[in-house]
Amino acid sequence: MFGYNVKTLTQFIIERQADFPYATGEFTRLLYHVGVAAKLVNKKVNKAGLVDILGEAGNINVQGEEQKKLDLLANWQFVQALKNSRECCGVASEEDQEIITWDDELSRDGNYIFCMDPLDGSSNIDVNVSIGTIFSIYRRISPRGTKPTIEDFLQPGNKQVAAGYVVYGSSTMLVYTTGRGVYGFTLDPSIGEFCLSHLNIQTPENGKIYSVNEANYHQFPEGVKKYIDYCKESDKETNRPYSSRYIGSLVADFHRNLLKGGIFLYPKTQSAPKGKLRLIYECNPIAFLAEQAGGAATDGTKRILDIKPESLHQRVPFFVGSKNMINKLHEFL
Ligand code: AHM
Ligand code: MG
Repeated sequence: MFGYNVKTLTQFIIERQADFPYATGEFTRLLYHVGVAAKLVNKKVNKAGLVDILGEAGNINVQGEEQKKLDLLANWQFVQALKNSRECCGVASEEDQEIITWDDELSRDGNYIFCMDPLDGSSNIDVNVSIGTIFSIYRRISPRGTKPTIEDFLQPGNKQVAAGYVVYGSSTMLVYTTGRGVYGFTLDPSIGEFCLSHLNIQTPENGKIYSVNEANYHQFPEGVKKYIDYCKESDKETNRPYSSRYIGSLVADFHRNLLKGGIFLYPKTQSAPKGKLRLIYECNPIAFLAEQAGGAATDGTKRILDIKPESLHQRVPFFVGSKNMINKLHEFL
């Protein structure tokens, strides 16, 4: 048997360009570069276990180069890819205090703003557990040809033109939306291509999984505690008790719940009174994907995508997942 019938990410995004009658190809090129960066980061992530052999972070390797921590490396890789694309005029990253802009004319002319958490779930890097990259793309509001301003980055999530994640897991997947459904691509390492594997992902309206760091239970608001108690009660009709699953990597926890149905909760706690997860880098892109798949995302009082960010690294309480589970949670809050 020769080959198989695959559609690569590149083919798919080129075909999708036709959905946008006035498309110029700029956005397509940007996504293409994101895919390339994801493959390069995947290569590094796969080698993470070799770090002890090749040299620890902060050490000098045999080529005389300084070894970088994997999350900094992922950050660097994505920033380079975005700069090379010439379609992105600025980047905000969880790894950088300030926005990144470039001085050359071509980059300044880019129409898009890119926000990312280059390697999320960093506590899982050293222990061979799934981690991910989360990204979010906006059209700039400042005039093309100028340096982007902070206002370009502080747009509410409902202005996203695309969002996605890469999960570096037992296989590596890139999942993204441009507001017309959610599509998943699995990396086939033998040909080095992301291949379409999940067409128009829809998340179940009801789920059986709840994902939360329950060690913080005593610090949670009363409503959240009551909802967690509800998840654990026995009731045949509603299929309870639910199952508890928590990896501690948002991308991996969300990805599982997206496919199987479930709810992910990161409420505010006494030690993180505003929540832990970041609105721009983590919550907005995941919320966009969730909604596109038929799910919902809230901070407990309002839709995540309607929050107007006040600062780059703003944190919010975050609840995301199957629609009926989020509705039920709201009854307790
Ligand atoms: P990070 O951006 O520093 O990696 O932190 C974000 C991660 C998420 O992936 C995950 O959902 C959460 O932090 C886990 O936090 P905790 O260890 O408090 O449960
Ligand atoms: Mg993170």
